[in-house]
Amino acid sequence: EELVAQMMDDLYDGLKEEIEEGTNILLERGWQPYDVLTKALVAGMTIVGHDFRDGILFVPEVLLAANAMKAGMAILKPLLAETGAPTIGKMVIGTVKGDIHDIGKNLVGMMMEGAGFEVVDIGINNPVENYLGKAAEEKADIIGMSALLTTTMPYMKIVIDEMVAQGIRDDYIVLVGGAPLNEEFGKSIGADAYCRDAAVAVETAKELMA
Ligand code: B1M
Repeated sequence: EELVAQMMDDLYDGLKEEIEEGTNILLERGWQPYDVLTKALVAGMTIVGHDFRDGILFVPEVLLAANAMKAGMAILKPLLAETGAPTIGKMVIGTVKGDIHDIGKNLVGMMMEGAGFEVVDIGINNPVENYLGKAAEEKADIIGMSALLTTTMPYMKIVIDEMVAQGIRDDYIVLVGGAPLNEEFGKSIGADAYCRDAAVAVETAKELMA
């Protein structure tokens, strides 16, 4: 589809209004919100990520791309959350201390809400006490942690170790995710599961809640 290629270019160029327009047009053409999300927005951001890594794009440009992506996500959010399903569990989700990447976390939150979970988003740069304080206050079932940097992903272990120290590890299902993580890392820090993407997070949460 030509428009999808155009949207990837527009995302690359950080063109927020064009992304909003493209998102709406795809929806009008009968695209499923999830397909718009993955095939246009996430796919576009993957290209941005490669050129960021290779030093072709820099932080200001990537920020513009992120803002354009968020504008598209804002249109999709109510559509993805349209479920009417009874609440099947509550998740506190946030990005770990030192890390300000929030698009993946937001996406997981959206998809979880769409699947019937109640989601409490604690934002970015969260120290351990934010996770544990909010989870207790909200009587959450699941704690979800996101990290996009190899330098911040070890902080997930600090959170889990503190849960063990407080004797509350088994009170929660702990799900972790983010581009630099993998299955092995998830196991090594004592998480219940590593989730490769938002769809896997939903499936895993459902399985572990059952
Ligand atoms: Co940054 N960044 N960034 N960045 N950034 C990466 C992560 C990087 C891989 C780029 C690169 O070099 N290729 C690289 C990390 C390298 C490394 O650690 N090995 C990097 C770097 C280096 C940095 C800075 C240090 C750059 C600098 O300042 N020199 C800096 C760090 C700031 C900080 O956090 N302290 C930085 C800053 C930024 C921006 C602010 C410009 C911007 C963030 C804007 C924002 O989030 N509001 C940004 C962006 C956009 C990216 C890339 C390009 C895209 C990330 C993204 O949004 N992807 C990224 C490149 C990449 O990832 N390939 C990059 C789309 C999103 C949908 O995917 O987040 O992976 P993702 O989420 C997925 C899954 O991972 C999973 O589900 C999601 C949906 O499918 N998932 C979970 C994520 N969290 C989950 C939690 C769960 C479950 C699943 O819990 C249950």
